[in-house]
Amino acid sequence: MTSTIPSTQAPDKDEVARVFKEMLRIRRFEELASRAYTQGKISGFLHLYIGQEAIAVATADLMKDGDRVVTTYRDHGFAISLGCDPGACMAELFGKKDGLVGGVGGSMHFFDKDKGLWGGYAIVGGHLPVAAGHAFASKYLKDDAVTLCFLGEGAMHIGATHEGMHLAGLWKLPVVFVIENNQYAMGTPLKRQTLVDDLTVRAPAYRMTSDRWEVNDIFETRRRLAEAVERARKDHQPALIELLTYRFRGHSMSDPAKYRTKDEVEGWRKKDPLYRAEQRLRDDHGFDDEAIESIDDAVVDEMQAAVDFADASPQPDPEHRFRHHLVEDV
Ligand SMILES: Cc1ncc(C[n+]2csc(CCOP(=O)(O)OP(=O)(O)O)c2C)c(N)n1
Repeated sequence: MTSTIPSTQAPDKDEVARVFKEMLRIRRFEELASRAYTQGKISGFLHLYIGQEAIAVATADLMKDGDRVVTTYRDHGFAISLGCDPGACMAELFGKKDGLVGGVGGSMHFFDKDKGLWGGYAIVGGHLPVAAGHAFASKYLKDDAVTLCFLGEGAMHIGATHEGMHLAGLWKLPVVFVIENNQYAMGTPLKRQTLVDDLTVRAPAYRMTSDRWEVNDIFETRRRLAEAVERARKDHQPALIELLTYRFRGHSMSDPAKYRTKDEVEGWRKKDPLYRAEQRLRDDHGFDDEAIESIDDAVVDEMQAAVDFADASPQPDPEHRFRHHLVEDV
């Protein structure tokens, strides 16, 4: 967490290289996780965030100490961007003792409150009332913190989503709801889910401000998100933001994603924020193949070390299964 509000000035070479590397760290982590899944090292679900990394990196950059992220099962990107140890993240995917939550949560339940990550939730929309609760606590305790709650567009049609947003608006809670509209809820495109194209049309009903854009440029995303976060912090003004993005992989590892065309995927590849950042380094800052590869090599080494760490980590102690079941264990 950098704890700085992003300036509106054009980012310099070092800053473009830093965000490129941060996005690449998430992508390479997940590519190796994907390979580990096919090798049988990961049980259960694995939902990849590939294509959406700019959102997690922009978010981590603008958060201040005490701010919270509450998100969906597509949570690895936030863990990495918020500074969780990739080895612990990979070990969590492997169900190992040194995992982020001791190997009992798995892919969908990453959690590290010291880093500001308050879960990883598997129930679609179920985390919105949780996020409203965090924001209520901040307002009550006057701790100046903001909760950022991420949801897929599919969660907009769930009852708990309405309850969470309604209370946030009614009680003027310091929360920013961010819809990561990656175009599909499992295999269902948005137009078959809802009557509206623009999901922020619901914001006025909750007395929320709104904003909506396509996530191509990580710096624009960071700047516009920061505006909403600071309004939530200073005025307790909740917001509803829709980010148009794309997931390049299937819904989870078991989805071959046959419901979309190659042309569609290629169209989004050209707009991929990671690709855009690389192009910017090449075009504006003189990076050549060698310079890009040296960043990539360092990232791959870091993430391969995470896999090695997870491989070497022991299985959890059998009694660990029963921890956190009763309130006195918390
Ligand atoms: C309440 C509930 N209903 C159904 C499911 C099964 N389910 C898991 S993910 C998903 C699609 C959600 O899509 P979206 O909210 O757009 O998020 P994305 O996976 O695209 O990030 C569904 C229906 C669930 N986990 N919870």
